[in-house]
Amino acid sequence: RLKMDFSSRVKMAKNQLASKILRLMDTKESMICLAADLSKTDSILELAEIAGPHIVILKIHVDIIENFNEEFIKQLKDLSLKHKFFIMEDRKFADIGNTVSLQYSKGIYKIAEWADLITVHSVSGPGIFDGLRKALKNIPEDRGIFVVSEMSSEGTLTTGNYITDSLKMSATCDLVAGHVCQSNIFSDPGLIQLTPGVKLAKASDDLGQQYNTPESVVNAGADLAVVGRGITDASDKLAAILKYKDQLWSAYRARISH
Ligand code: UP6
Repeated sequence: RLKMDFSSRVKMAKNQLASKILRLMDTKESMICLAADLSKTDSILELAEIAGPHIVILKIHVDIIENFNEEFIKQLKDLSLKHKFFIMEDRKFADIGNTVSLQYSKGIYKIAEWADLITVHSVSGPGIFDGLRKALKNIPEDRGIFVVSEMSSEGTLTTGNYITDSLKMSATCDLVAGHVCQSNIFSDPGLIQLTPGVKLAKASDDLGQQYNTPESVVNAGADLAVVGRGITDASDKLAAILKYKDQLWSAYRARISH
């Protein structure tokens, strides 16, 4: 996988949305999944307007938004079509099939109706995929899942057998577009490695997050890098976005040419 370019991996993806993501990465020359962890709808929309042309995925945590409303989703969707990016809700579903089915489709957020992509923990077993699929019964659009197989935080329990079992469990589900992980844990070129914990300099925060540089995460197999505070805390956000975009893309060019 690591030596292949994104465009030749497009046709190898079992999940339709994974194909589209790989194609978009190649067209935009971008590997950025922007973590817009902001609590006001206006701030998220403003950031999406600036970042939109340069990113592949805009990732949100909808449950941290203080003034959530349906108009926000409509505006975010419009921006995603205008600037061509996909929307991910980083819900990290982790319950039994029946419960995640309800969490995905019902409540205030109705995530299944608007999120192209979601994240899912494998801890509860394969029934979680059946539950999520059930919630998509009346949703005609392409949908994809990123399985959280290895976390970025210090002391995480996602180690050893958990990782290999998580990969095995996800292998037969065609909703799976890829894995959230820190290292090159799978070889299937049809799956996408989404790696969080990325900053221009190796660092950590005071709550256990651990950061690696764009170059080192790409060398460790990242196809998409999740960048949050590295961009949202920058005074010039566009400049920060372009810097991450360039550093990631150069590391990718070097990765496939070696
Ligand atoms: N995230 C991680 N680590 C994981 C999985 N997900 O940091 O293992 C998510 C966080 C946050 C983003 O929920 O939205 O990626 C990282 O943001 P940051 O760059 O500001 O640390």
